[in-house]
Amino acid sequence: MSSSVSVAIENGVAVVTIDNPPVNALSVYVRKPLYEALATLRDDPAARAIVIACAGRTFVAGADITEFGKPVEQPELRAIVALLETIAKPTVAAIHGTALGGGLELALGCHFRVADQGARLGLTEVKLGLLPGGGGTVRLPRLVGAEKALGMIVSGAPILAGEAKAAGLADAVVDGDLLAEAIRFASETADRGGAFIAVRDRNDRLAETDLAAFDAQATDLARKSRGLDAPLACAEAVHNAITLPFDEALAAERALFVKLVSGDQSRAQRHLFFAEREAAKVPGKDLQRRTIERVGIIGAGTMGGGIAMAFANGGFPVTLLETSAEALQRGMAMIEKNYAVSVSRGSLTGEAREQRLGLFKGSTDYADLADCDLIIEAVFEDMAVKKEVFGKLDAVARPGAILATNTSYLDVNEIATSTARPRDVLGMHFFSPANAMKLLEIVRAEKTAPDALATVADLARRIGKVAVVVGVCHGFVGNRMLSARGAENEFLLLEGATPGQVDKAFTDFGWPMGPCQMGDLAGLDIGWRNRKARGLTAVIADTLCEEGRFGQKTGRGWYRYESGSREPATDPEVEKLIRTKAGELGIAQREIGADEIIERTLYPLINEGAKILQEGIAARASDIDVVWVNGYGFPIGKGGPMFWAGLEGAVRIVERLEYWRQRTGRGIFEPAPVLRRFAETGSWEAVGGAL
Ligand code: 3H9
Repeated sequence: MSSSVSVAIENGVAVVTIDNPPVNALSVYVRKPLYEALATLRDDPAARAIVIACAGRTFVAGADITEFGKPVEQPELRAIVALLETIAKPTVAAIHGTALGGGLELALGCHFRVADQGARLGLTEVKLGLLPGGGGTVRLPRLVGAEKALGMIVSGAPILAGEAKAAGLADAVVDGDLLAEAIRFASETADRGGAFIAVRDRNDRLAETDLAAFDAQATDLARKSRGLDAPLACAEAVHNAITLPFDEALAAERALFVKLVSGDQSRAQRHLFFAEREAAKVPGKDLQRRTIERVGIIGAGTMGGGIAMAFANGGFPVTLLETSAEALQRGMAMIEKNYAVSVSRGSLTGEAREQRLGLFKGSTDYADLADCDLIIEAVFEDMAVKKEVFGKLDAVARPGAILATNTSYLDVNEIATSTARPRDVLGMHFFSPANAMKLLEIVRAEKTAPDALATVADLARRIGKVAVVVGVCHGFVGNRMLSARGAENEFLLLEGATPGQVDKAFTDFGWPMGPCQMGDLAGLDIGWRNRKARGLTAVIADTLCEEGRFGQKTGRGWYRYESGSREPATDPEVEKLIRTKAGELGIAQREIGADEIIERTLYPLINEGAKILQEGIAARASDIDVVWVNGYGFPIGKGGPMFWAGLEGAVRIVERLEYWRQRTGRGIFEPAPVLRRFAETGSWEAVGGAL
């Protein structure tokens, strides 16, 4: 028998142990011996009961995602689950770590589930653009009820063992030796004798379902699914579980799974799963990491406060520095308010809030940063100010402390020159609100030490961020590409598209909002200030700002916002302003379709990504996808701009860029050599520079 599955029978209880590091995924090398072991034990009189357990850090974390898209090898997971259900002796899953996706489906094939108190159980397939394909949509509702199952399957969010017990998914929760308890549970159940009902035959909870309420919940979910097929398929499958006989519902689930697994959306989401893990890898696995225990943050504004919260949420003591007691007080008041909102929403307990607030120490004296292992500057975006801060830091920080800037655009190499220790300097570009947004661009400057980079990459994971290492250039990966995406915005408007039409083309594509709405949300004054600093202009956006239209915060921007509302309303004044400016510039207005809007915004976005690869600012095309999905709302079902370029067809993208280049004469449309090569070879070429 393969070493990935072993069997030991003791006192009549057979323990089947799966050992397939790192996460015990159900690859064919597990499925085959598992099936054989269970088939043997079914008929083995020496085994009165069976426990399925896992070695290593977790129970089975799902099907092996790398197998999707390849020919299916037998036996499939559903055959194993079906086999389990023919076993007439008690079967028990002993769950520690995570039982996710196919892992939980395997456990649902058992009569009982005994879980370690820290275990998490969930059907997470939706996050990969799938639905549970091993019977999860049909069995989970039989244990926890259809409405709870729908919530779990459509969100993909796992639940803790205690909640699983309360919901009927776990039969026992163990604080102590899980395996010993699972064996005891199995043995006592066998001793009691009687028939053991397979999950497939438990229909009581399903019979209680209020179908009308269920369908209303499903409709609501569909409304929120924003163009993704998987959540809808999940809802359909659970609906089938309620209305169809077991085997028919199972067959319908299978059909839905097969369709999704071969579709572009799931391919895109699987790409992102691996891309995020790849991005976290920086060379120097064996490098000694620096110890980070206390973190200092300079600046308690929106950004600094958010960063400070991100670290406190991760359990780090934080020293928050401001220029005056008043500014510090304002910053702390904002942090307290944010935590209060989380408590009132039920996403944070009062106790956790107190614990987190207890981690903050305020100061107005740089000397108080001397005991910090990492210090992040989040002050005004101005080179002279940043250099002054780093000069002061150089004087007080302990040797070996990592000094980071949260700049969005400025040259980190230049900032590093204001210290005598450029090896310890790097960029940590958080996205606002920094306590909530997952993306972190880690900017590697010319002299940044590899161990400092590796330390921060590890740290990012500890505070729940998805980190991508990038090189130094204006705007790094994300904001530089954002400028390219927005370069044609003004032209599109002048030529006849309305802000509403531009934004609709984006939301139809799957973005949460379009560029005009995003500008209004972020504040149009930010881009205006930035343009002025660089000697750039934008005819319409500048005029809006000159008129005090900064977006949502002033109630007017590209749209109008009725008192305090966040709902954008078309503003005829803006449309008139655009027409007037077009007239002044002699630009004839015409109808502009959604395809043209996408071509003139997203193709330059991809083109800029290609230049970034060429210059070594990003190490991999997939890193760029991670930036765009986690920081800018690029639709996950399209996998990020560089992945989507492959779906859209790079040959077409090059052709259309050339067309627009010819028609407008603008350099933004000049196809980058790396993009041309992608069109020829189908794979992105990278120089690996950022690493
Ligand atoms: C499914 O089950 C479909 C079924 O319904 C039906 C089938 C018919 N496969 O995340 P980490 C790798 S769909 C292959 O860094 P952590 C991962 O790439 C599946 N590989 O660790 C990484 O490799 P590397 C449903 C996998 O401790 C390494 O393991 N299940 C899989 O931070 C460590 O991963 C899921 O969606 C996999 N299933 O988090 C769960 N999972 O070291 C997906 C991980 O080379 N997994 N790897 O970069 C997770 O959510 C997290 O990995 C987990 C551990 C929470 C388990």
